[in-house]
Amino acid sequence: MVYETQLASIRDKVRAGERLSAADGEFLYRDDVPLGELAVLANEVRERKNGNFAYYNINTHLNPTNVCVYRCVFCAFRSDLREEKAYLMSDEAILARGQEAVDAGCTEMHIVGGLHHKMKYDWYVNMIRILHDAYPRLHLKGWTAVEINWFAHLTKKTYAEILEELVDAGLGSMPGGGAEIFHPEVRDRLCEHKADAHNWIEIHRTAHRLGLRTNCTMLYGHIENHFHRIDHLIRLRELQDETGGFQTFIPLAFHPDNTGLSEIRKPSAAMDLRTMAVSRLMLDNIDHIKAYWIMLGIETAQAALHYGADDLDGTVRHELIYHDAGAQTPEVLSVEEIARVISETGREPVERDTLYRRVQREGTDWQVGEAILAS
Ligand code: V47
Repeated sequence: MVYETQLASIRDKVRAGERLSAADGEFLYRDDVPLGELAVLANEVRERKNGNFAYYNINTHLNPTNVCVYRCVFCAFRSDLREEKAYLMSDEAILARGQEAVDAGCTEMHIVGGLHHKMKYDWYVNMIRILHDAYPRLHLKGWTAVEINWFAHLTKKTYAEILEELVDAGLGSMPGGGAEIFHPEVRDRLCEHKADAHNWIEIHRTAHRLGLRTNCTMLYGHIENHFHRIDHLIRLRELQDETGGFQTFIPLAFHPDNTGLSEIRKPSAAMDLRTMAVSRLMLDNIDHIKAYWIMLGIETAQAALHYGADDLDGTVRHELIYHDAGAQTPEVLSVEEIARVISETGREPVERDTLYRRVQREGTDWQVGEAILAS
């Protein structure tokens, strides 16, 4: 009876556009709340905000080095300086990636990597500058809050000073990585030394104040529980109430292969879809929820478009973080393939740029149209 009452109250709140509480969120994670029920509710919110559209972009990844001072236990990508797999890209190689991206019609380059022991702050700023100078139409979505925190450590500059310098060099927005799980019970066991929740949030707050749009993420399916996930979502929701600067939330399913947590089983499709729906329902003030196909697999990403998600990310080339951790997805999808993946679900594919403006193409040329408004 208590169960029925709580579910009915959640249904009423969702239909009335009212905010769900932390207790509601934790309740929705119970196995005895049917997935079908979550799908209906999350889909209602998703269609209210984004109609039948499902967005994608044409993008590429750049991971300039895998050498990293941190030893996050969930990461299969990082390397020590002297390991055989360690690499560091030259400016020429980085620029060649920019050229390849432009030739492939990309509108976005997603730049993240390790925090190399020997590389100075200027190397990271310069990379943005040379790419932007050479390819000014390519939107550079780069450096997570973890990197910004590292730059502050290296330079003793404020977050605002660093972000202003990066924007001046050509940074267009920031990805949502490095958030993992904010709660210290989990964070201290996953990635003890890197930026904590307070700093991650403060950096995004500063970015938003400076007019830089950012994304946000949550890494789930490892050592956290429902309480930690809902706590994480509520911290993001609170910052969004304050700034409105987040564009998209991306729930990231943990991939255990080649990590320090390889004994953990990868989250099931049911858990992926439940997390997608709960995220859509809890984050009432974030326009978009991304089903990152690289990490979910194409089949689950398709289903996710009916569990609250409205975005699949991009065609994606040169992704390493998930593939090093055992992702079996292809390395890249063509535009025709991603459009088919979307159309098969009954959704309407819409190419967007990083800032969610419609992209119109004619031959090899493209123009950015008006913003595709959520709700
Ligand atoms: O912060 C690392 C996660 C993140 C593993 O902003 C892992 O549009 C699962 O943030 N298993 C980086 N996850 C990726 C990221 C991202 C991806 C796509 C789009 C956007 C965006 C951001 O990947 C890291 C960490 O949370 N991660 N290792 C792993 N073994």
